[in-house]
Amino acid sequence: MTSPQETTADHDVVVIGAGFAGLYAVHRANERGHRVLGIEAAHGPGGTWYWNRYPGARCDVESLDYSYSFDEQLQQEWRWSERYATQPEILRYIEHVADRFDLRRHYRFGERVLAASFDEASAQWTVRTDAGTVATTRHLICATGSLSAPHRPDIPGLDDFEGDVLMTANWPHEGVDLTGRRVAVIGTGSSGVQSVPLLAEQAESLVVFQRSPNFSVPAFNRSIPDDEYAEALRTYAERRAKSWASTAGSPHVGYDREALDLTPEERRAVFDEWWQRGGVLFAKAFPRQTIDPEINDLAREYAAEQVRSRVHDAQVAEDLIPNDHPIGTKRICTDSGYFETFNRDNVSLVNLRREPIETFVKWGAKTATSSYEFDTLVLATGFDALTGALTRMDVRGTDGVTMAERWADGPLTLLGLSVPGFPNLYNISGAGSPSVLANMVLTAEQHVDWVLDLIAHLDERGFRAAEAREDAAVAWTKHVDEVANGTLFTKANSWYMGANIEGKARGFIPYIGGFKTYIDHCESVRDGGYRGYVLSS
Ligand code: N01
Repeated sequence: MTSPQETTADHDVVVIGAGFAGLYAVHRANERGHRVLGIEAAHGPGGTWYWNRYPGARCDVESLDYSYSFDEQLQQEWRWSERYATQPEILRYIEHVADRFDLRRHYRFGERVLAASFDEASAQWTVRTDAGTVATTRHLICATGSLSAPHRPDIPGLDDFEGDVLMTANWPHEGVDLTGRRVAVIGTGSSGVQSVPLLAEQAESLVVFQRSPNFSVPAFNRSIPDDEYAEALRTYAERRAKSWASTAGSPHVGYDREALDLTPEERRAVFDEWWQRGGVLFAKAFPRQTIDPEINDLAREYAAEQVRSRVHDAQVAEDLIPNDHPIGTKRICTDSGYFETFNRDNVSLVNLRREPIETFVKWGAKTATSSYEFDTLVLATGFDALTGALTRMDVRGTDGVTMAERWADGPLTLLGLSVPGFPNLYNISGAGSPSVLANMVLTAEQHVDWVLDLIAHLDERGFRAAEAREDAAVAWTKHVDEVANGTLFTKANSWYMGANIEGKARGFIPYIGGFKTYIDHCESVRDGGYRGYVLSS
């Protein structure tokens, strides 16, 4: 490997990122004989699972599904210990994959890509990192993650706070001992909901500052007994086939009868069943649950009842029940004892809608009606999702236009993969593709294989560059919009809508038409000779 400051030239493919998508891209590109370089800001592989080491971090997709499908032996030899693996276990898996396929040797770790620019004359990308590395490449695969650009809120006085400030999205690797600490948490999305029960167990006191409550369904996590695991391994091919043919990349198929055709008792039985399945799967109890407001209201009321039955204090329970969005239109959180945590004597909930934070001070925070003293603040405040990783880099395509400029009014993509004005740049599992609405490991495999097929097509026919046509990208982006507008998802102020970042364009960012439908679109573009692309020599 070359040292920093040195120019590393003439790669066929540079891959940014060493999460699930990046590692797979490096592996496949290398297998196909490309000269490939991976660049990763972290000091090791893992992506999301490298950074998000907060207590309680776990995946909300079952591990048997949230794992690579491309290698049968890998699939058969790895043993997941629980239904939903913890962050350390997922990281161990990713590290195992990196070693098993000898992928680390292709990477420059600990280097953050600051800029990438396209030279039209040579049809090359030049990529620059904060370590001074300059690499040139024909193709640039951005496996930069959907939830990888952490959002630090701009709250008055935050810099005056003299205690420790921790971010769930960048949790200290050595861990944090919160014994005897007075802790405050801001943020009640998945990261907050997962970490709060464990923070409460450790800390002397915990205050949760909640601006918007979220729906959360227990994970019903459990270890997987040997006989059940053996059966899962035996039927893995079937499980994967269902996932590839599904709307969200997992084998779970929703109840197929219309909710409104059932009696209240029958409906309740379906909700009970899907509640017991755990986590985000509850959104699938009925096929039209996130489309029809009447069905959604029934699901919401069911979830509200669950909160009321778990939380002793009636006012706290009401404060924990969302009333500002249809259930499922923000990602349902998957918890382990979140609501019950508010029954603890050392935990309190502050409803920021009633008493907003006025300012932080050196010893804590002042709200409109009260003061809170604490020595540790945990920010579980989310991400500039889906677009932030690319728009925060200085990525310049033809005519020197940056991605941030190109996407100022919202992301414009063809299939989510390509952007007009950015030839030979591919965005993996980001805006305009199923991305976070599907199983991110399978979406990464599908995207990377499709991109490498496109590169093979170019090479075989002597083309140097593939660029999305403006009209094709406009048509795809319109389709992404239209499909979302047919659902209730656009009714929520969610990060799917770009609503959590001030100044960000509003619009539904991922593609909600379904994983299998999306794959069909990609295959149709490929089979049509990459219809919608300009291929140039
Ligand atoms: O982030 P979020 P996250 N003052 O954006 C609040 C995936 N994930 O990291 O809703 C006060 O959901 C904000 O409040 P509001 C999963 O896809 C998965 O938790 O904007 N509060 C909200 O409560 C998930 O959806 C897993 O009013 C402020 C919170 O911070 C996605 O990542 C685990 C504020 C941010 O919630 C993101 O989840 C973790 C302010 N100024 C993450 N600014 C699993 O697999 C922000 N907030 C289970």
